Amino acid sequence: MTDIIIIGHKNQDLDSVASSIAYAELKKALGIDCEAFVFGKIDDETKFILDKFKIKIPKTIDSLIGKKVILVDHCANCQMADGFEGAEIIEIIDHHNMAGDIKTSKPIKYHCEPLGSTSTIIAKYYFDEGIKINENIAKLLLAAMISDMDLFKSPTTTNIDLKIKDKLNEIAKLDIEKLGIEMFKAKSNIDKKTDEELMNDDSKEFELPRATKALISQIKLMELDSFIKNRKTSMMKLMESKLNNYGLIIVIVTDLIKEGSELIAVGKTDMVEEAMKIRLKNNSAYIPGLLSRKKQVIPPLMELK
Ligand SMILES: [Mn+2]
Repeated sequence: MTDIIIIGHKNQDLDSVASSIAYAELKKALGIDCEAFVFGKIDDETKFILDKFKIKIPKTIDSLIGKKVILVDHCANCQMADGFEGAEIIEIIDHHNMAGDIKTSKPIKYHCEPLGSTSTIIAKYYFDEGIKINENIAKLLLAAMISDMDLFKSPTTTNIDLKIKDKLNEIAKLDIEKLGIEMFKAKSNIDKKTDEELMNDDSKEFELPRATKALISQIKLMELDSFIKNRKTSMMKLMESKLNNYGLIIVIVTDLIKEGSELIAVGKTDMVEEAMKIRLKNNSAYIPGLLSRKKQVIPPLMELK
């Protein structure tokens, strides 16, 4: 087995997995031995896309101990797969804020760029290096961009993302709107999921100011009202039951059609009200236009004194 591992954040999403696979392919084309891995089980949307485009699910790894590791789509200790303390981080490719807690003994390649997805950065590498992108990889990267940028409606979308999207689609030839709706459906099929599963699917930990360890989840749906009616109470109970581990827990329930989110918070809710400039009623508020955790929720929370 290769000793260079390419891996996304724990609780990986499509962007994490797609950028790992595509980056491993690119490195191999350049003669570097490496392999993409996943940690834990993959989410429904990623599974849907890998099945659809007949791409093999990367092998699972239980611990990074003793490995040379390339991180994609994250750069914080609390989001790394288990065993990271015993790993040698040799490269980071990312599009998130810096938590500043990853230490390396040697200089490494660290490329962080405020684009809509890590997959955009990987696609740029292919184009810049003049390496041919095969149709499956183009489809995979494009699907990950659709996912991370909510069909390019998210405020994280840049002109570079839109240019890369068009270049990729010259190869992939996908009906992007149609695929986007299929993907939304795959990820928003919530009826068969427990509250715990819904909450865990896309949850990330953050170290916020005021010594607050936070868990912030995002659930994306095609229709918000029935969630509020049928699941909000039980979801809040679950969130409250986890407060012994966190100072603040937020669940952002995003309506992809209405393009807005219900933000539900327990714990230090005053931080949320202050940062987001909102009033919570029964621990929640609807925020029109809220689609991106990374761009619209994390920065104001991080900027609290
Ligand atoms: Mn991403």
